[in-house]
Amino acid sequence: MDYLSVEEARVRPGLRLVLTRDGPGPWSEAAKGFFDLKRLPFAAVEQVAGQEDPALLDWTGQTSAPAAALDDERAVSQLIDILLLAEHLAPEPRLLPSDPHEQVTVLGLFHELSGRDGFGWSRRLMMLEGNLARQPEGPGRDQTLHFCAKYGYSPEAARRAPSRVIQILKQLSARLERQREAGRSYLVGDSVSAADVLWATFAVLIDPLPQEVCPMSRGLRRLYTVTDPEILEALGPTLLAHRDFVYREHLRLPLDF
Ligand SMILES: N[C@@H](CCC(=O)N[C@@H](CS)C(=O)NCC(=O)O)C(=O)O
Repeated sequence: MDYLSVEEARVRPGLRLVLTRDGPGPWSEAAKGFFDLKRLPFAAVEQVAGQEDPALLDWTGQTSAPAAALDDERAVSQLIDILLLAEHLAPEPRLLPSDPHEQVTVLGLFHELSGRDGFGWSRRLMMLEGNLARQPEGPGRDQTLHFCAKYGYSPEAARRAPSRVIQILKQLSARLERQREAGRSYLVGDSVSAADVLWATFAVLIDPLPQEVCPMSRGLRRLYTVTDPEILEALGPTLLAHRDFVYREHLRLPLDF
């Protein structure tokens, strides 16, 4: 993927998407997925993980990825706001179902997967905890401490994280099972929704797609891959099969970042 710098992107018209470079960051991959699924072209803007870019702060009011900006409108950086922007620009295919009950379900799963104390958040706390336990003093540990401060780490929060991950996986898996029994292929309703895009992209934090379609450094792959048997049991085979189905039918492979 070609990236603009923040300075270049800021003065351009059109849709610009700030994305984490050089890895399948799930929040960034989900945002790309929304726009790709709707066939909305965007210019990619570089965010380097761990860099507190003052130009990005000045433009978007924060320093994480993703963020989205349309023309000279105020940039948005919460994933839900990025989804709403995509829905606004291209209402079809809908990623938020029109049925109100289904819509509430998608929004709940959206938060469970990507929000504070959700699946991605909790997996990140687990990774930070692992890094803290094994990294010696030095730049790597400094980076970890930076992320700990930025993303809500405390020993208690890290201790709670695996049970949140298991709870969310069990919930998703049971839902998918019920949907299958009703002859449906998606997490909610009978078509692809933001919940499916989120699950497919956030599953990287347990079991990244193979290297051929998701080229990652060995260190990042090891960090993302879960070996805890309780979490793997909660994951089961159905959720990964669903991740593969969503990528095959609706998202872009190989991943490009
Ligand atoms: N603002 C996003 C969360 C984005 C987020 O957590 N981004 C992380 C992904 S690990 C990030 O950019 N980390 C790298 C950094 O902060 O430099 C949301 O709440 O929807």
